Amino acid sequence: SAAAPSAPSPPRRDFISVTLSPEEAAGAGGYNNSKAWRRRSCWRKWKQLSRLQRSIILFLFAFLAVCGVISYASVGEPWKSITNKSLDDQRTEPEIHGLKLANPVVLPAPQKADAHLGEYPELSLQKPPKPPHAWRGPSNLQIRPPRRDVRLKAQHDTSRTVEEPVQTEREEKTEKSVISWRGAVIEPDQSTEPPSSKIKEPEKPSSVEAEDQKEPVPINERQMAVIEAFRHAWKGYKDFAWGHDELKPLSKSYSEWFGLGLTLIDALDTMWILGLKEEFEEARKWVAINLAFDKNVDVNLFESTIRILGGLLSTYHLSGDSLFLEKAKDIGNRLMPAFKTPSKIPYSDVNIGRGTAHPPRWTSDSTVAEVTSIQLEFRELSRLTGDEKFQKAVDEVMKHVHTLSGKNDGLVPMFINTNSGQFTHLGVYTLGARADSYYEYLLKQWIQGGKKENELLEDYMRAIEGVKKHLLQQSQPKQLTFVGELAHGHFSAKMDHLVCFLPGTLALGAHNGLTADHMKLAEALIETCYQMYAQVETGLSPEIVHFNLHAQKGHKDVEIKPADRHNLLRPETVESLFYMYRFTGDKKYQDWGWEILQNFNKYTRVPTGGYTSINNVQNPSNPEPRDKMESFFLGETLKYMFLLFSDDIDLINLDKYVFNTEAHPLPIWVPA
Ligand code: DMJ
Repeated sequence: SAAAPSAPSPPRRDFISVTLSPEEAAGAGGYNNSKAWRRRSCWRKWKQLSRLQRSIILFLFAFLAVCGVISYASVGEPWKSITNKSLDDQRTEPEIHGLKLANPVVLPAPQKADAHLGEYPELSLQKPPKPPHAWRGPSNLQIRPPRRDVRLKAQHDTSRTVEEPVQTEREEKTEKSVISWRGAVIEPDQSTEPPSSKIKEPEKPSSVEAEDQKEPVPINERQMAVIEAFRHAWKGYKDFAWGHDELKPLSKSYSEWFGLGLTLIDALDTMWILGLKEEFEEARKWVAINLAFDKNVDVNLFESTIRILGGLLSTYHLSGDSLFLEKAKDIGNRLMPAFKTPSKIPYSDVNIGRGTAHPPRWTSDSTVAEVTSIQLEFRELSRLTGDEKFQKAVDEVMKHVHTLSGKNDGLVPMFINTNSGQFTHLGVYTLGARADSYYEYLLKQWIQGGKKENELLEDYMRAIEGVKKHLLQQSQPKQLTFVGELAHGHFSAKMDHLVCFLPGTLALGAHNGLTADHMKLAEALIETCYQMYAQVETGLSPEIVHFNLHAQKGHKDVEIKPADRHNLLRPETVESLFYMYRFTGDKKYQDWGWEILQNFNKYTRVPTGGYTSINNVQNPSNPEPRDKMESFFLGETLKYMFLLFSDDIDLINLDKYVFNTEAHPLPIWVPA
């Protein structure tokens, strides 16, 4: 650079120069900002204060410090929870990558969503397509009682001789109408009806008709492998965790969450469906004798509804045994205090013994998915008991959420305030943790209620358009369609394994007459979910993946961060594979599920009984077992595996049953 020209010398002025020491300058009101001077000056002022004045100042400082600590705790926690995307793992991960969504829509352009039902072209319902396989026309046979005992010639006595607590009158009645293990004994009218607005006679279970109405479909080898896996898991639970919430298979012990035998209850209907008569009978005895909800314990409303209430209701329907309905009524009633909030948006936690409810310690917010994914169960409880209070409480939540602002093309934020009833932490949208089953239950409630509740369908259709518009992208190099996240306008290529419920839900919607492009999207997404397993060293998916948006040499579509590489034996991909196989008959879905089962066996099976979550799906030589078997492995993952491998569309017929989000089948009120 060129040298700067020398500055002209300043013009001469006449002046008097006075030099002051810093102290003098200060005394004269002059300004000296040297550190030493400031220190000395403050100290002098401090010494000039009276003792009382000094004490007051010190007290004020202490008070402000305490306030600071308290407000950090209350502001910091919700902030942490907003960035914490894993419902099950309370870890903090602000994962916004600042990637702008560049016209990501890869499927046909979204149609205009409007509040008026008539403006959805999709809503002119198509007739459900017949699956290309195993379609033998409608059958009366909803769910046959377990048939495995027939084929395997298991000759176990089903008599209940164990001392059960004083059997009430209702129990005796039950005995009369209980469906035998081999089927039969059911009142002629099995059709289900929506609950009326008045208290009425309780409904009957939807279950069984005589087994011999239809040729039993033999259990195939893959289903046998599922039964074997279930038995192995059950052995661990029985030996080391009987009656407790979860098995810790490595330490041969258990963990408690609610102290209500969670795994046992979650697994009841799986045992029924798999035909595990002996195990079912033993578990039933535990329910009859030991399951008591009269306990001073805080339970999470959502988790106990989907696992316990849902599990009991479906087991009642499959078995016809009113013991399960009585227990369902009991827990249902005990959960009701959760709805006593200023906004009627329920609190997250309820003490089922004391009848009190409260939000989490650090906030008065509830999670959106939690308050909108308890409806199938409470609505069914109203229908069965004739008491409308359950349905009223949960319908009110849905109606309220339907009207709320803060949605983005039908996509909902993750939190809702129990005082104001408004969404909070606006601007973050995901189909993963904290929002996932909101979308699932919109469609499923609509199906449960006989496809009449238009607001539910409107919200569902609009949300799927929102997904297409804001969250869909394609990865490189394989161009996998995936569902990312949006935070304050920034797209993140992050996808929770939890999102893999979506292909199954989309396929179920298409089967129920919604637009065929939902099915196309389902096909693309299930391929992606499969790749989340196939591209990983153990063949098991991590909890969260990040997709590559740009091709890079040597990089796969799926990237995994160290904090996300655990696998909790989750069901979502297997669940979607089941729906896809049911509706398309394409055997590749069964083959993908088979690979997954084999990898669970290879990397998560504990020799002494049980399966374990693992910490590292990327290390086949040491996947780092976590020593925990989640109840949904038995409640969902193995059940969906068994159904996926079945060619019997009447084994939980999807025109007659709708699965809750924990894989517990509940009857459709007006079956197709
Ligand atoms: C289950 O409890 C349910 O499927 C829920 O909807 C999501 N989390 C687990 C399984 O991953």
